[in-house]
Amino acid sequence: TPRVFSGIQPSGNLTLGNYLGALKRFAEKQDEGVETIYCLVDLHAITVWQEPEALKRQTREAAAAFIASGVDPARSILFNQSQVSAHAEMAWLLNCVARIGWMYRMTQFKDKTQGKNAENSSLGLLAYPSLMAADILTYHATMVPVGEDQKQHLELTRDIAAKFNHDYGVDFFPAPEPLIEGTATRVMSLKDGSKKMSKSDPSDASRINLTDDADTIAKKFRKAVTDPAPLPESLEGLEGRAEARNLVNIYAALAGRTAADVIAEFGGQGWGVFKPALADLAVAKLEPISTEMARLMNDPAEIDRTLTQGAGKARAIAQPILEQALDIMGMVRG
Ligand code: AQP
Repeated sequence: TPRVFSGIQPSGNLTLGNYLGALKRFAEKQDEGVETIYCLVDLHAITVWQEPEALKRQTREAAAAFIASGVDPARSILFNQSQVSAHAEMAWLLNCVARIGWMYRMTQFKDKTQGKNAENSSLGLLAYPSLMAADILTYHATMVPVGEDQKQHLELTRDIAAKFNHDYGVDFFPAPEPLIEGTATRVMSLKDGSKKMSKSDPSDASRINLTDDADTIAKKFRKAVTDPAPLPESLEGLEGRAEARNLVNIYAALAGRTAADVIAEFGGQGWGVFKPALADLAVAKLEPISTEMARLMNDPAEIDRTLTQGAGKARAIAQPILEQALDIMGMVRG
């Protein structure tokens, strides 16, 4: 069976972008006859400063978001990265295969160090994609559902796999494919149609959090920045209207419809009609998730048990692959 691997950083409140670009797809993959492995990448999260107590809470909350979004720990392996040491060990091996220049070229690294002294960011932030390659390759996973922003990191993972295979003259790591599917693979900020919606954006109004209540969701959509023109009568009319396109795509993804279909229904209508309809739809889809998250968060010990069980299953797959990689590289295994 083909193996799917993907992860999310527990670096803050998960957003509607994480839900549509990742979580919703993760849950759907469970019905597609593949093995699914999902990881809360806490080792990735600490590439930028995390308050230790907040990181623990965010990790449990992210686990609750996965489960509430339909990722079933009985059907998928769900765990946090740091509980399976093979990830960090494999990352070291791959650090010695990947080139520094490859890391400097990553747009995420450039974005996250923009306006800051890059020399003063953590070494981990630069090596982030190498740990991500380790996450995927340690399972010989070939399918990686992600949002569009992760495409470049996936290409780098393929390059690292290919260089390892070439350097050691083996056919060991399969090349993973990014699965960038659906109508909302890049959900944009509600305040700036040129920026992606992100859990680390300083403006809370720029994003919908999975934990936002109905009133907050409605208010954020009402205040979302758009041009004043009504919705166009055809898809082509969305050209050059990033904010309008974003809201239409969000509607389509939440409703499970195409953007063309949404335009057919709302073309010619003003924002006074579309935004409340979008808010109602978002509340209808997200409220059950936030309610279930809150219920799960009442029992953090149960979440911890679920993650530890998942880690056990993950380790059983990862450890033998790590051992083989160590052997290929010439480490004495005793
Ligand atoms: N705006 C988005 N639209 C669609 N997909 C998105 N993803 C993130 N933002 C959007 C997808 O969610 C998964 C997890 O991402 P991550 O937490 O590992 O890191 P990220 O991509 O850097 O996401 P954020 O929310 O912007 O986090 P911060 O702000 O902490 O860096 C990935 O599959 C991603 O594509």
